[in-house]
Amino acid sequence: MVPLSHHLWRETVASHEVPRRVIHADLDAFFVSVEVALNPELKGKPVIVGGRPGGRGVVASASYEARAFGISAGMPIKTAERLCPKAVFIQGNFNRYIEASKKFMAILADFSPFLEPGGLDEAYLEVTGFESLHGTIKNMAEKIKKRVRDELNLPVSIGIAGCKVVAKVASGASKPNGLLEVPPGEDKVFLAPLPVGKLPGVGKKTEAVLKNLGVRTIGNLAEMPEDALKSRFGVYASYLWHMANADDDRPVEPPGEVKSVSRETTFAEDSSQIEFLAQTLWRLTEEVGADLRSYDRMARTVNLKLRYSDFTTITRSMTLKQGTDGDNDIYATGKALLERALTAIRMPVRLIGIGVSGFVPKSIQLDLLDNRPQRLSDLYRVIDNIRAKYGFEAIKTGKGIREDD
Ligand code: TTP
Ligand code: MG
Repeated sequence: MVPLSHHLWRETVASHEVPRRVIHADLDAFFVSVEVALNPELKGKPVIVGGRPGGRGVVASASYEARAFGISAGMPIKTAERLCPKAVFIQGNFNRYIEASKKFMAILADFSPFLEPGGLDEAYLEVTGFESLHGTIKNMAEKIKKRVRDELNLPVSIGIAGCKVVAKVASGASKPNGLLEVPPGEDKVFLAPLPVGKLPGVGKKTEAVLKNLGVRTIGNLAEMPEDALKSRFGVYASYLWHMANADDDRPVEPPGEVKSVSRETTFAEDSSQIEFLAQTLWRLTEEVGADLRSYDRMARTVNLKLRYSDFTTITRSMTLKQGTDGDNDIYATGKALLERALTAIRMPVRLIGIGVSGFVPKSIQLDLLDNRPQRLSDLYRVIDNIRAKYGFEAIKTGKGIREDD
């Protein structure tokens, strides 16, 4: 949850050369398993959650017994009925699944603070260096499985590897109710013989194109020259190629970690009028400032975005000496960037946007002779509170008001 300490910690670990370990945990037949936990009579039967029999819905989740009949997620319920008439069809109750999901995530969070949910029923855990707490990471995974089983009565499959993509492939390969650890250093060897469709991000279409190129396994993909993929898959090629090579240093990122805040608007008519553009900028800045303050952060970098009538889009940034969360500072910086841009490119503007990034912890410059910063900060907080209660339009400050408002 704390991004700074996360990085410090990763660096420390790296300097001791402990191999990276990532867990991917994914509940088996999630919706179905929640229903089975509530109604044990369903255990061992072909069960399908997804819509009324005879209806037009699709299968959301199928038990492994139902999968044996060729039933899979996304298939029309009617087809599933034809494949397995004796299956139990349940419409499902989304609230139940949300509840189960919360409890599942809470259990995982007991094992590592570095938790990244990937959906309701799956998550990554960064567990590098956690061996000493549990003996081995595999023991840790066993403990997770036991708690999920004892407390939620749900089966979960777990993959352990040196990066996210391989951990995810491993959990999938271990299903159902599995546990698979890819030993340190063996990520790439593990992936190589698997069908290329097992690589996350390779759907049916990509798989077909790859097949035409003679790529059947993940190893085949890893051996392709990256450039040969670029002509087929564009910017996506590089991502695919690196994943196939188990070259994945994406961190496990807790959710909701906001790194920037921005607002933009497209005009009904393009404009080159500085007054009009500046007024719009102020209005957007007020929203950006309110957002920023709601996160209790200050930002050092102000970003301006302009799209011109010919759709050329530019961004201009300026980094301040100190962080700010004040509308005035953000606006002044944005306006300076705007004036500079308008002088450089003389074309009507169709979109304007402003944002802040480079967050720093909140601090207020205490100036003994001038308490203006503190007063301004208090003022913004009062405005934010009123707006939170009554809507953004409840308070208008001078610069945003136009004659036709
Ligand atoms: P998955 O983890 O993809 O599927 P699953 O948990 O049912 O089966 P398993 O992991 O063992 O292969 O998705 C989790 C839940 O998300 C699933 O139970 C229901 C829901 N879901 C849909 O609603 N529609 C879909 O098309 C898919 C794939 C999943
Ligand atoms: Mg699942």
